[in-house]
Amino acid sequence: MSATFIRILNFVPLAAAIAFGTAELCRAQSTTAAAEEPVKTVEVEMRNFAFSADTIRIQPGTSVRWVNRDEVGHTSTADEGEWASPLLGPGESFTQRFDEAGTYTYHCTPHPFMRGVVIVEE
Ligand SMILES: [Cu+2]
Repeated sequence: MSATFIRILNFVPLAAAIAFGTAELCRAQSTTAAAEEPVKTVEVEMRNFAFSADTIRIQPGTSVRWVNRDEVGHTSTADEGEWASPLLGPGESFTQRFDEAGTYTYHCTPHPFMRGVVIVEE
């Protein structure tokens, strides 16, 4: 057996191991990508003392981000206590994810006439 042939024999299992390892890594990455759907985010503006849009329909797993576009503070506060943002100053935002189907009414604590609805469809 020549020295060169022995070196090839030693190299082949290493190359196979590298190739196999790379394939395993790729499979793991693609599985992870398939399992984790990107979180969709819907934006609701707080503008002119109103939520815009005041009624939104979303799919389970969607996040809603409220952004304050007014010059005064607002909150997004669920009527039944499912979530409660802090007082958001101008330009600040608050994000809440919705996983459970249902109809969620909410308001602004300093301005109770500001009302909105998040409908999470089945
Ligand atoms: Cu308000």
